[in-house]
Amino acid sequence: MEALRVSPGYEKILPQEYQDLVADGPFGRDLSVKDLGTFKELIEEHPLCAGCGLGLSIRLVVASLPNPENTVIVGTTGCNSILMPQLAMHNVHALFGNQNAVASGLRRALRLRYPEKNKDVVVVAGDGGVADIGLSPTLHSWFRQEKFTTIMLDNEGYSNTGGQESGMTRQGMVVNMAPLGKKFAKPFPDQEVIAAAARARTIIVPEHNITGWLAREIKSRVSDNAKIFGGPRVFGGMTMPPEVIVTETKKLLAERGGHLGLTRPLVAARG
Ligand SMILES: Cc1ncc(C[n+]2csc(CCOP(=O)(O)OP(=O)(O)O)c2C)c(N)n1
Ligand code: SF4
Repeated sequence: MEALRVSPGYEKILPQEYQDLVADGPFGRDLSVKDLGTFKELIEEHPLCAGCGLGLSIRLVVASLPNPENTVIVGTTGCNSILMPQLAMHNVHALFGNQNAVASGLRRALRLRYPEKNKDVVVVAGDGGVADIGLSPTLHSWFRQEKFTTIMLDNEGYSNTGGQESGMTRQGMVVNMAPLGKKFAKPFPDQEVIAAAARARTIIVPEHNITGWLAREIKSRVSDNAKIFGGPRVFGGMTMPPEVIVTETKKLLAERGGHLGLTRPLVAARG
């Protein structure tokens, strides 16, 4: 934490945002999604379209990191990546699709350079980058059992280039540049979903733009599915204040019973 401390005399020069992060940010503290609204967040504004679910997704991912001061995010080209320059964390922009190869090298280098420290590397990228054009580096990093996490922001298509079909687009779905509709079924991580559901007491599936679909898909694969709930409806991405997200989630849980288990099971399910 010493590295983040403001040197005496520099308080007046450094922007208020930086000082707030030092005084009230998540660094070195045991905070998580349930604490949103009580601390200075690492991402608070974004240039994505108003209401884009990617903003909220990245916000929740970042708030879930156990060790943000020692974490490097590796991203790649896509709508999600235009938010990264506003993220108050180390982040690397890899050539499109190459993110898991870059993360492999970075994680290994950090282990050699800082053997005494636990430096995390987390890939955060779109479905085009992770599971389509970049599938080979993704799979090979998994085959080699590289020690980092891959989070796919699956908005079911290539958005940043205007809406092409990806492997993650659902069957029959019409997107801007695939007007005849997707012909093949989307692969679904059945085994991972079943394993994550077995571990969790309650699974809340946040609903973004395509409401209800993911919760229904997960329910159809898990026999003990009474613990899986859709919602809350979180339109508005970063524009929805944290207290509203937390209040809505708690309300939903109070109505149906259970505890707060917001995004982690889904993150686990997506590998
Ligand atoms: C090497 C390379 N190939 C292709 C592109 C073009 N490109 C830019 S963004 C993008 C789509 C990104 O889609 P996805 O990963 O799903 O992210 P999203 O925009 O949906 O968040 C593509 C194909 C590029 N920038 N670089
Ligand atoms: S994913 Fe869609 S809504 Fe979000 S920033 Fe890109 S084009 Fe806009």
